[in-house]
Amino acid sequence: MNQIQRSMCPYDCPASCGLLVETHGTRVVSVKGDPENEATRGLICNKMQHYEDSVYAPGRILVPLKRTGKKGEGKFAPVSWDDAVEEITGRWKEIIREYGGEALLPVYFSGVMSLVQRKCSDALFNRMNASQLVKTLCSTAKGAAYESVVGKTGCLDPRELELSDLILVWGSNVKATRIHTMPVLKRAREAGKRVILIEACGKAMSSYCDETILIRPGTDGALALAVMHVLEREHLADQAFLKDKAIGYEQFRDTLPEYTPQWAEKITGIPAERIEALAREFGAAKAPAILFGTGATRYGNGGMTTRLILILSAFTGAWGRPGGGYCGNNPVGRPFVDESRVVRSDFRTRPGRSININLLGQALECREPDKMIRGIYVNGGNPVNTVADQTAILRGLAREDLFTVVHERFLTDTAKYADIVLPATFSVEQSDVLGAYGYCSFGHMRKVVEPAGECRSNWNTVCILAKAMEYEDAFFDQSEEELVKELLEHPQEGLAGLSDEAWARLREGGVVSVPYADHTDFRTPSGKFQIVDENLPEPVPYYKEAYGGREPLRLVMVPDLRTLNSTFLERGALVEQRGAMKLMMHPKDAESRGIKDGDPVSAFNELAEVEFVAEFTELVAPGTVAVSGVYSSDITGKRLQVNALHHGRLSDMGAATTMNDNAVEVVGGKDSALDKEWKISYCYM
Ligand SMILES: Nc1nc2c(c(=O)[nH]1)N[C@H]1C(S)=C(S)[C@@H](COP(=O)(O)OP(=O)(O)OC[C@H]3O[C@@H](n4cnc5c(=O)[nH]c(N)nc54)[C@H](O)[C@@H]3O)O[C@H]1N2
Ligand SMILES: Nc1nc2c(c(=O)[nH]1)N[C@H]1C(S)=C(S)[C@@H](COP(=O)(O)OP(=O)(O)OC[C@H]3O[C@@H](n4cnc5c(=O)[nH]c(N)nc54)[C@H](O)[C@@H]3O)O[C@H]1N2
Ligand SMILES: [Mo]
Repeated sequence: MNQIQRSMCPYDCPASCGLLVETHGTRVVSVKGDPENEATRGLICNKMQHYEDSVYAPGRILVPLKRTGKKGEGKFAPVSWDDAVEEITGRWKEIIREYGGEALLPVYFSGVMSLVQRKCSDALFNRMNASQLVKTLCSTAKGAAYESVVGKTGCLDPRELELSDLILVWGSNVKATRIHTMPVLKRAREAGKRVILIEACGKAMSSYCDETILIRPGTDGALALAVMHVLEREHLADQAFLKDKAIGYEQFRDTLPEYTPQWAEKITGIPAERIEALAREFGAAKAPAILFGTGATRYGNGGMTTRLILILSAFTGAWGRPGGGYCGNNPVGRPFVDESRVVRSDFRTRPGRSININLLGQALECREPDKMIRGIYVNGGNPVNTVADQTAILRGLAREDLFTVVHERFLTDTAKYADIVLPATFSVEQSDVLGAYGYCSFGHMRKVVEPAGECRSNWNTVCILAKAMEYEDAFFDQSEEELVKELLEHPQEGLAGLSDEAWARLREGGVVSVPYADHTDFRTPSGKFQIVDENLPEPVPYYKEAYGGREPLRLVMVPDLRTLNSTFLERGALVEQRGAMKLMMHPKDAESRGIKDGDPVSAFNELAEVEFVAEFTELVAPGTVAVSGVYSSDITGKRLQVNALHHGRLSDMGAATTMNDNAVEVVGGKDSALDKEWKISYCYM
């Protein structure tokens, strides 16, 4: 008899879908969307529809491995858990004795998003007073700007967009990253409302919108300013809202005259008339909403751009009207559970050095004796394929005197550099809690099946390592179920007011919805919407340029429908559908370089040279090239992937990635590696 259990998707997506996992004996046989999850209503993505193919993928690591070849070569031999743990903790004790805890660095980002499994290694490394990774690889510039303007106020839950009368999809590949919003956009258009796309690369989304405005990467702040210039000039700004509910309106307004549409045309590449028309349409709408992705914020000016777009979203008073305002940050704004019970900062007796993840390559390469990292522990990230300056990371990882442990499910490009690889579980083989970051929902996922082979969860592994380090804290004696129970017994503000029925569901496993936020209860220090923020080095927003670079083409990243960062690369069918690592180019940019559609090309800048296959599209802004998703060396057959072309430079706010803020030149390649002939050589096998 098959059984069905409620669970939740653990991956880095705004929805954190509710799942129904069907098992037969000890095996997962199918995964479907949970129709009772009010946010996702049973709709799940193509990747999760056959999650069992990931769980039982042929390349999965099932036993601990010890390196037998050179670093990076991918040659390993099986070892027992006991031997692996003894070797790891033996080396760590030695490093701590000789150089102190700061010579060790834990590395994870968003491989698993559920709280305990994602963050539990912090407790272990806090106990060691290790160096700390500053985890700003995704949307921290956007988050810091949001905090400055509206503080802990929840933004629109995507379901509230049903009430909007104009939707601007601004730098988000909704089809890949927010599938539950696709039907909302469709219904809006059927009801005669307009959906406008503002994109650097509109290839994925253009056909789902009434109009596409292609913009030069990193210049969205200029567009927002010019739109506000027109709104102000035409008396379409909501004076009552801006004067009563916001601070700094007058000061900001006085800067607007210089930001004319003609000025913005030169910067953004969007004709001035088009900007005027957009402003009038925005001004005429009652409840316009901006659905803001993270793409436009991964720039040197990402914080400033976000502030300006937030201000625009409130400029006509839309925040005060149902469906109006801004969607794209946290719609709840307050914590669901007490994270400090997992990360245990109190275990630390010294602050420890901070290393920004975007500068990981530099940190690993550093050989200054008192700053040198001598051991890393990766559990829930794949920096070789996802972090900037891949060449520096590879050089760092190749150091013979760096002791690298990777807890993984597959032999990723990062795991290939490990001294010891430990086998990790999938979400269905572990228990946890998870708050969605893009919906008002929270869930509890209970283990569905026993781990395959000798795999262990992050929590169990951390506890085993802590014991072998002779840490006697009772914290490390708990099971993950006990820790989850403790978290649910100490709910935070985000779970306040849940019904008894919802609590019953949470306890037994499943996803619950919490009420939408009050969008005009501005939880900032001033209690107002902060157009001007005196606590920032740049209190009054203005147009700030991105970094750019000396090469003529801008390079941007588009999330792919068939992968999630480097997750799901184990799925041969999905990887094959996507094909070779393509570089989307505007035909004009390609033809002037003598490049034809499908040609092998090289893109280069001062960091590296990387090979792609050219793919023509008129839907990328001229002067821009774009790459969809993350690749690995198994797929491309090459050592370097697109992230070798990214600088580790940080954003203006939040010390975040600026991965979209790079310039390259592109030339035709030498060999004929046409896409048609491209074959998938391996898939983690
Ligand atoms: N070129 C390029 N670079 C990018 C991006 C891009 O679009 N293009 N996207 C960026 C963004 S937005 C993000 S958020 C980051 C994400 O960067 P990463 O966090 O590095 O994410 P993934 O590439 O998904 O790597 C996650 C790894 O975690 C492993 N994993 C999953 N679950 C578990 C678990 O329970 N335990 C353990 N031990 N491991 C687990 C998976 O097998 C996978 O190999 O990448 C960024 N980098
Ligand atoms: N299928 C799938 N789903 C995913 C992911 C995935 O890789 N695949 N990744 C997950 C993660 S980690 C995240 S953070 C979210 C991201 O979800 P989204 O917010 O949807 O995606 P982003 O990567 O933030 O934004 C990407 C869009 O920004 C555009 N863009 C880049 N620069 C600019 C610019 O200067 N201006 C404008 N207007 N547009 C620009 C790109 O062309 C791209 O279409 O999605 C999550 N969901
Ligand atoms: Mo992300």
